[in-house]
Amino acid sequence: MTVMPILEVPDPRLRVVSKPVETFDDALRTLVADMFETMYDAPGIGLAAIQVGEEKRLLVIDLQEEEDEDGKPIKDPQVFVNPEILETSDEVSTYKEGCLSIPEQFADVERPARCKARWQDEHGETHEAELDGLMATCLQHEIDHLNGVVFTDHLSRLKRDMVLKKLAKMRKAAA
Ligand code: K1U
Ligand code: ZN
Repeated sequence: MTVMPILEVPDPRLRVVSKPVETFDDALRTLVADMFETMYDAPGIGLAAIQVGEEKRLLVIDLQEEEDEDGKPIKDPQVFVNPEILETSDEVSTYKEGCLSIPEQFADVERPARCKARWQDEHGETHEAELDGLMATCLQHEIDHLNGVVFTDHLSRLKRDMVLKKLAKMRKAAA
């Protein structure tokens, strides 16, 4: 398995609308394994294929919310191929979101609190579920990536400029 480089803003590839996955083969499953390796290494709780330069409607999530008796997170890897949001709640929730493509920056983003989603797994099997909490937030964030949207697009111009200025300052200090 391979840790892949993660694209960062303002890379124009992050603005691409990704294409549906039509072939469920070993190459797809290798990409899924590499995406999990990349996400765990970052570390993060989600990753969309376009963040590693692959224009596919594919994303992975592992919230790692449970711990074993030694306090070690229990892995719960979930694969979403060609995900669709079917319904969203009127109720919204706010979460301080981060993004591996906007490193070390966090901001409050408001989204529907719950959603009903349909997706395929890496073998082409279809699944449907009602999601809430961090899973609903994370899935919506990752589907945004498949549509060329990043979390700062949801912020006011003032807040977006603050996040991007902090990112520029951090990169300058690191250079
Ligand atoms: O898509 C991404 O860039 C990954 C992103 C997912 C996400 C986080 C928060 C709200 C919505 C979506 C991240 O994983 S940022 C890193 C992060 O949140 C985290 C990292 C280590 C432990 C716990 C969380
Ligand atoms: Zn992101």
